[in-house]
Amino acid sequence: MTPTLVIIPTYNEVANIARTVAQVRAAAPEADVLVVDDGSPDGTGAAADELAARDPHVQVLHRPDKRGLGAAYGAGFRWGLARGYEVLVQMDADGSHRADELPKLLAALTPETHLVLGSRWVPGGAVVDWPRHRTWLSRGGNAYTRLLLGIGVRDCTSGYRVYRRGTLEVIDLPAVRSQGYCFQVDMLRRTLAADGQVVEVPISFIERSQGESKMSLPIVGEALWRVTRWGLARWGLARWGLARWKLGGRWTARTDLANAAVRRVHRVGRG
Ligand SMILES: Nc1nc2c(ncn2[C@@H]2O[C@H](COP(=O)(O)OP(=O)(O)OP(=O)(O)O)[C@@H](O)[C@H]2O)c(=O)[nH]1
Ligand SMILES: [Mg+2]
Repeated sequence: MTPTLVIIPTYNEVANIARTVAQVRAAAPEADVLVVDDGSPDGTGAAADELAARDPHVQVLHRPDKRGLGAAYGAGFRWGLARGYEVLVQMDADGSHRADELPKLLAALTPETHLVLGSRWVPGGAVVDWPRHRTWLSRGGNAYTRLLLGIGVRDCTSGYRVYRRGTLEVIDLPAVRSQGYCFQVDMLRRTLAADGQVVEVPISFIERSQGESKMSLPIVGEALWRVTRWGLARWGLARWGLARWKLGGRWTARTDLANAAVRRVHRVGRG
């Protein structure tokens, strides 16, 4: 099997981490798991160490304090790339991302695909037990993102993803500053800007039953602010006939090429 790493960031997930890791190990036994814990006061890091001591497929990366989801994934990606993993998976610890859907996501990573998105908002996708205001926030945020960034992906904020190593290598990870939901949008727009092919696969997202969500007003605010800024920059450039993203001074790609990639996505996503 292609060397595969499932990265699970944690902050105060002691009630969830053992079950989530066990479910991933059962669903994809050949994949390795990396828990990235930001010094959780509830002892999640120690619980993850115990899992790692019992199972050589499980590793833990400890960071001293909470620095946000984007920073945790950045560290996890660097860890995995340095160790030669070819496929890197993003997954929440809180049970929202079903491990039994992981084989389906991994199977969707064909040689032409750069990113597989587990999507709530394509036909066949669902959310379970979400309060109505969360559904509207997610739907509204996605509609706004699609409009401003001119992309066709339905679930830009989904955090259940499969990246190919090459994708992470071209998107200038050190330049990514986004932390919350915005981190997911940022990674997606960079993948598309590099003319990456993105595939959306329907998933059922289940509201966490244990522990507390880290969603907060500043996280929503960050997403709103950054997406608006990216959108305005894109429109400004388009006005001058320069509809190009420029990322890290290294990669440029025409947005219409990126959009063509997304249209292909939808045929797959709905197929
Ligand atoms: N290492 C690390 N993990 C984090 C941080 N913030 C959130 N996480 C983890 O990231 C995953 C997603 O966080 P959630 O609390 O579920 O937040 P969310 O998924 O954005 O919010 P909901 O939509 O309400 O579930 C969980 O496994 C969290 O424990 C952080 O600052 N550092
Ligand atoms: Mg969650």
